[in-house]
Amino acid sequence: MYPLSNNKAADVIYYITMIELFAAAIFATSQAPLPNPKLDWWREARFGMFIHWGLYAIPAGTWEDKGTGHAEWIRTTAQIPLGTYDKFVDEFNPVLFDADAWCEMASDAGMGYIVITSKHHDGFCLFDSEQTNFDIMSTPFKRDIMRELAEAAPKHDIQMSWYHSIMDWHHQDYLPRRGWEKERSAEGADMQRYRTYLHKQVTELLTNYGPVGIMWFDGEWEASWRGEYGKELYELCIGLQPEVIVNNRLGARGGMEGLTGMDGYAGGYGGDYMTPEQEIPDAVDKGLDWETCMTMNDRWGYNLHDKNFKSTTDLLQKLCDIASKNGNFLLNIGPKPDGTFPDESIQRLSEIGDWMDINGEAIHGTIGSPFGKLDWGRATQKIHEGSTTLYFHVFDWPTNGALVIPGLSGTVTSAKILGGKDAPFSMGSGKVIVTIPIAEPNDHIGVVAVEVKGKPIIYEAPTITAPVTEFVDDVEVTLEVGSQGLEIKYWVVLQRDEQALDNFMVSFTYKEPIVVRESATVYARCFDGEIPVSPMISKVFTKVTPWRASYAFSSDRGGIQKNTYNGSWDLLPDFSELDVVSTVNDAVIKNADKEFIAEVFTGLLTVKRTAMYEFALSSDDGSRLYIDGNIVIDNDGLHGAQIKQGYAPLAKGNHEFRLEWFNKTGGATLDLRIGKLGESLTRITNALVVE
Ligand code: H79
Repeated sequence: MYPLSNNKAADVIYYITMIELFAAAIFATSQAPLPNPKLDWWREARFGMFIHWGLYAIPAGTWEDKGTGHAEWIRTTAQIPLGTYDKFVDEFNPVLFDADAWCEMASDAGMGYIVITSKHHDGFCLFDSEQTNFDIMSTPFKRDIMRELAEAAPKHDIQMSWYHSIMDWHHQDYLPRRGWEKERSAEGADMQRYRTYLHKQVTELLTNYGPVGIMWFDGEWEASWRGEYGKELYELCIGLQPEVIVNNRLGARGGMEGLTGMDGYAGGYGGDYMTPEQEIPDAVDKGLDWETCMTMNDRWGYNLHDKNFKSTTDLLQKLCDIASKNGNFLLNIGPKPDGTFPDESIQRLSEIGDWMDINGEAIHGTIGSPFGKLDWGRATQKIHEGSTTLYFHVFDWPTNGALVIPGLSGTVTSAKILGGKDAPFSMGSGKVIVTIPIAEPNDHIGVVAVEVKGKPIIYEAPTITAPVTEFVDDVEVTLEVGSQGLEIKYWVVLQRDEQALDNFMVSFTYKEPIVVRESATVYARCFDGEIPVSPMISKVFTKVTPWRASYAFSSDRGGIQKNTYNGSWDLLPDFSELDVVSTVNDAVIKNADKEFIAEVFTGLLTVKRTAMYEFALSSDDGSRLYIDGNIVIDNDGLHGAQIKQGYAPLAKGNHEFRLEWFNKTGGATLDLRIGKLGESLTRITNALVVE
């Protein structure tokens, strides 16, 4: 007899069927990417150090009256004239720089490579370049940083790699100029000549420093750069060092986030792996090579005031999450102008290293998880001749002494806690239960390793999808099978008779989307014939009362009122504390093409039918939508044009409408769309009416 789980429904099913699992085996498909031998060391490493270092470390994020929020972009974000910025060259003297110490810190943290800025967008070169005097040899320091690092790296098992910016705000031939850079004419600038310069520098970087791990390009998104230039660059790199890995930032990508920009996109050229920035993708296709680069605090370059460091546990969870999806983690350090790492970074690297000493085998050389989502953590695996090791990274360590691994079948031969003892285990109805100590093995993430003969058999739960979980009339729910060859049975348990276990006597075989009309929980599980093999999954759907209309439809509803405010914000301000600069009646909802501005639109939104409404709000920078005083969409923050969705159940009639928006600098966007859920959305500009 197997212990009852917390999931009442699952146990009911268990007792109803009382049938043991047997050979209806669905083998977990291997997640291994296609062979690409030059990537072997990089895949094995899984973890690397990014270093953003250059002249910008000197101002450390602060500039005159331009605030304290800058970093490696400071020349642009604080609009520093070229002649003024150039003077940092005379000041750059990192007397405490020690290449061995840096490589050792990376290696001790369990990292296999370092990617450091040979040149960032400001154009300053940390290496001895024949092509420019805007380099390290013009500083009082006069030591080739790249050379010292390249020499130190092999002693610490580090693959040294260069980040080299395509965008260049210093070179006279690079276009476009920054919009505000009036004193520096673009006349005579020639991108063809700039490309020659870039090629010569890349040649230096791949000729003068021995074998280079990765050429990590960036800053390729301006209109002056084209996909075919990226292809040229790629070919130059592998022509010089056939084994060098080249990232994907060579041609047009779809944006900083996500897995954009491999082969097959408009005008672009692929490179060897994808580079989501500051984010970990949710789901990643099997077989893709990718690397999330991320800051430890909020900025890449050194910023004296940025103390928003992620915790060690958070960083380790990110590493596990990424490894479980077959990706790499490139974790950034922004060294200080004296050549040392910030204390907070040193501390985190050392704590990460302590964890890796014991648990590193669950990261290094692993491939992605054969499981879907695990409630309590992540998994990685290593496939050996005749057996598989599954590593379970337990983020939420159970307090009842039992780790339940759902959907796992096959022949488990042993289980142990990394850094601890062998652990007893039992197998049952589509799950394995490992007996674990109550106390977590470390302060961050305990890892349980499970050995399986051959390959594991894994039964995935089905997925339940629906446009909303709260609905007004009804909602259409779609189920999808988790493992091929199985069928789904489902139960719709109405909220009002949830206590009646009879509900579980009748299941339906899933054939087409289910329409739920009352508050209910939908349960689903994959079956092989009559045998339940996957974990049970459930989702709650709630029928909600539409928000009352403030009064019935009336024709004297008035137009949209707009209040304008001036100021510099990184988040939406508290408007009640601000003075209104101007007020417009009958305003139009669109971006004011201005900087340092905030606007608040108010009025009455009229909907002609009672229904669930969908809203899509795109803004650059932040915005927030309130209906009847409730936040429907929170799209706040400093960001490029970014869309967020929200939903509101609205009764026919008028509703209080409030839209807040601000733009600090750069591009300005404001676009609000509304529609009844399931129908197309229309843009709202000067009339707050939805037919
Ligand atoms: O090198 C790091 C960044 O400097 C670089 N990529 C990583 C690895 C990068 N360049 N551009 N971007 C990232 C995205 C552009 C962000 C911007 Fe901004 C928003 C530029 C101006 C507004 C961030 C916020 C930088 C300055 C303010």
